[in-house]
Amino acid sequence: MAGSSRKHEYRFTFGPWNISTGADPFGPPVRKEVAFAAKIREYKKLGFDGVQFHDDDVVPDIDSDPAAIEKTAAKVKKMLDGEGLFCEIIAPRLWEHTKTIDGGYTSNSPAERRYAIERSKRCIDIGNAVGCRNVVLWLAREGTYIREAKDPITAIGRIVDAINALLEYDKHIRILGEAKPNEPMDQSYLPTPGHFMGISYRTIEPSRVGVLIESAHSILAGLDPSDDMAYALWHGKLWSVHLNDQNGLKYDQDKAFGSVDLRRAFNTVWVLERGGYDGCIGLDVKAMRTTKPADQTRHLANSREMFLRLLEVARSVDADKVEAFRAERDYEGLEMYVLGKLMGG
Ligand code: 3MF
Ligand code: MG
Repeated sequence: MAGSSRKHEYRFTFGPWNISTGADPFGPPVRKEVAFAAKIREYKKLGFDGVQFHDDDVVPDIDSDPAAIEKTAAKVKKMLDGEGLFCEIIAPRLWEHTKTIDGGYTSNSPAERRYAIERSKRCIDIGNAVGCRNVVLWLAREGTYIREAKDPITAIGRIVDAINALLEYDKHIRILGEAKPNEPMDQSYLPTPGHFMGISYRTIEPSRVGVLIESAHSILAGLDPSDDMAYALWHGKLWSVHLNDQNGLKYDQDKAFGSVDLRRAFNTVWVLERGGYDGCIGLDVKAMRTTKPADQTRHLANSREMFLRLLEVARSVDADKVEAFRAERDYEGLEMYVLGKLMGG
């Protein structure tokens, strides 16, 4: 078999937070905030098909009454329809609220745990209003700064209880865990996609619980994103991705896809293509702080282009050749074959 016969058309998505002011923990904004509606108008121009939202991207006044929430969400749905966009995922932004500073589902406070679940149900309602049934849980603060702060065994059970409550609340949603080993916490309770998939089988409906895998998060855990994705594909649980890049074990960088390690990015694309991945190609990338306002969407266009160019490379790989190298255990030869492909050979 020469190359890949798959002619799958990938769909691309990103969240509005990918267009940002450049503020970081050490300095204030360096670009003006782009209005939400203006961000939405950028998608099609950049070649993207859909959006990824947090609940409060859609409804900034997230603690307002249900009627007001519904009204605002309906407006956003209209905006999406007007642009020909769909909403791929919706995520409760639990980590910014004053009631969840010590985590939501795993907080030691029963009132805060209740808020986290109620807020997540609100997120599901907002998702329904914008036509989205994929609920992403990035469990940002479900962990600790010091080991002794919470009971780690109880914490796992509490996360499972929270997921069950959401599965019960709406029989049509799917839950996608987005695992990250650290930041903002010293240590997360579910640090990798494998951890999240482990608990998925202990929920009331495992077939509705899967993962979104972010390249940088796997790298931060010392793992290879393509192997993490392959593992989830084998389980039939890879339902979304956040492609980006990360230069070693430091703060979460969200660099443009393929900008640090081209070979790692190639392996990511190759695995998605070989594995028949049919979810969206989501990006979670940040413009550099030094980027001028006129260029503040370039990292998105560049990441998309890198995916498509690496897809061409992946599709040009001669599977028979790869098998022959493997059969001979000629990994030196296989390595040069892959490097040659990446250098345009
Ligand atoms: C943090 C992240 C998050 C999630 C987002 C949607 C702000 O490292 O990756 O981005 O992707 O909250 O789940
Ligand atoms: Mg992410």
